[in-house]
Amino acid sequence: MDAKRVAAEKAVEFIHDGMVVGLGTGSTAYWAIRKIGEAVRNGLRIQAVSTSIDSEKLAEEWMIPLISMSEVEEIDITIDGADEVDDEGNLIKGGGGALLREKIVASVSKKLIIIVDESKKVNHLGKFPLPVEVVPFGHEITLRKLRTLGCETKLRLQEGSTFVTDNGNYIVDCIFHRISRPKELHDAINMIPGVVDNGLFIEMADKVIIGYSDGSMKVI
Ligand code: A5P
Repeated sequence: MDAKRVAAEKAVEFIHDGMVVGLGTGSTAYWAIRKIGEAVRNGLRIQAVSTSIDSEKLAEEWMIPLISMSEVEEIDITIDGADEVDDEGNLIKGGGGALLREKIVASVSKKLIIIVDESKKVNHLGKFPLPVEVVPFGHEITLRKLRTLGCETKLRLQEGSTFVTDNGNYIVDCIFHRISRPKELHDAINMIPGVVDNGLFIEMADKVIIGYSDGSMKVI
């Protein structure tokens, strides 16, 4: 059984008629969007906001009614994946490069449900390189400043070219190995001119659903 699917399908049980739903991005959110699509086909009435162009396309395929962020005051529930989750429910996100829209959507969500397979649960964040979205202008300088925070930096590439986010920016993957003070690091990174945002989601998750390959799950 696909552990990501187990977590995703459990999360969809929290969606009810009339809700505005935030659709996450990535291979775990994929299963949630599919399940929401099936529910919509069976009569569920919701409106959804997407966190990436990829998820928007998938939602359209499943005929999930979409609205833009400009039309939204508040989102009832957002279901999204993560690259790492620590004991406090702090997250690293952005492996797929959608961290900025994901954070904006999460910030106006009454409930953020994070869906992961067991491999994403860690004691300390940082083994997964921390994605940081930076503007292209002067990005070499931004990378240099990021390195002063104690990491190695890698400008993300895709098929040999610089990866460009849905917002027209670059992603820098910052290798810290172990992040001992996530909140302080989050704030320090976002103080650097040229940084748009980083993939640390501090105290944002309301629920984390961990799926296991034997078909079981844990909700924390
Ligand atoms: C997208 O940018 C990310 O934040 C994803 O939510 C995260 O990388 C998890 O992706 P998977 O579900 O594909 O592992």
